[in-house]
Amino acid sequence: MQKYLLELEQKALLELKAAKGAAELDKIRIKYMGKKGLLSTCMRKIREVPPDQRPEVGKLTNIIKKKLTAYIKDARLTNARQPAASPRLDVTLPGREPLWGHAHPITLVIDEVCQILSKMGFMVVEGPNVELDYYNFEALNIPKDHPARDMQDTFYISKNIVLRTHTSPIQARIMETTAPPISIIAPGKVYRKDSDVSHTPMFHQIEGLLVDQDINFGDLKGTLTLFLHQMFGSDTTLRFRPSFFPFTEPSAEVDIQCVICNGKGCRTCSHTGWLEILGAGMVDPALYKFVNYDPDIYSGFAFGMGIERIAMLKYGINDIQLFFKNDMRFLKQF
Ligand code: 2NM
Repeated sequence: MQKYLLELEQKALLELKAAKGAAELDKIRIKYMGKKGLLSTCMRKIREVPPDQRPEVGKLTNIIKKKLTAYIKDARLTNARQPAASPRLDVTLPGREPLWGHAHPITLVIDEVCQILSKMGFMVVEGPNVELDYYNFEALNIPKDHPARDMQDTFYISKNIVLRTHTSPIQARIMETTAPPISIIAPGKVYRKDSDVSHTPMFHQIEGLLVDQDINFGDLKGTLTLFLHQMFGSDTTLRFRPSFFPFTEPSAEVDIQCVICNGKGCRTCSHTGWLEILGAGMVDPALYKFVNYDPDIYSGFAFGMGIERIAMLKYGINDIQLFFKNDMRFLKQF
């Protein structure tokens, strides 16, 4: 019996070595380890061994069983690592070109806006996405009980820490550490608890800020007119409308004539002929006390825009969700 078991081990080893493919390996496994396999038969026959030899034989059978299990496992791993029989390589076939990567449409628009405004003297600055309540609200003239805090459904990390709901806190931080004159633009991701067909909980903004001596609303109009003419073409008609923001006074919204219907009225412009494109205003002097600017010496203007909205108008996209799905059929078109 002992001799038989040892021979069994050697035979199994040889067969495993010669086996080709997973199917053959499985056949060998069943032949030796299956319910009616050679080893299982040995197990059953231990009963027939004379009692004085039984412990010895039992022990050996168990050892061989363990060894065969390990051999089979090993042979399977080796088999899995072998490549399937490889077809001959035809080196005369044309090469397969890899995909050529490119920037996301949102990145393209951010880059274009930054490039135009950089040429007009604005410096690009960034800041943290996870922001203190102080910079996101307090220092921007939005106190604890201000209705704007309800308007901007905020993601709270803790009592005093939020995901920024706009990129203005970047500018509050810069003003805190930099004396005027300053002219900066702050691009980045912003977060609001808003999620439906036309809102995504994360989107992108660019906000601009210029503070110096003798800055007035005419400077704001001139700067935004030049910017929008660069962005949408110098024949673009603009409209400045009165509006409200907590951090600017007076405030305005800037519309361009609808790029889809040229002002005739269509679905994109809700039949008004105009598209809202920017918010802006003269920085409320109340902000200056937070950053130690003297409101008797300095004045400034600020503006902000949503990047997804601009990208949709620029490229004629009607579904904001497309920017976040990473569908190559969409992305390949830019
Ligand atoms: C807007 C509209 C109006 C704005 C204000 C500031 C800051 F930090 F200087 F106070 N940054 N951006 C601003 C003003 C943003 O977006 C619609």
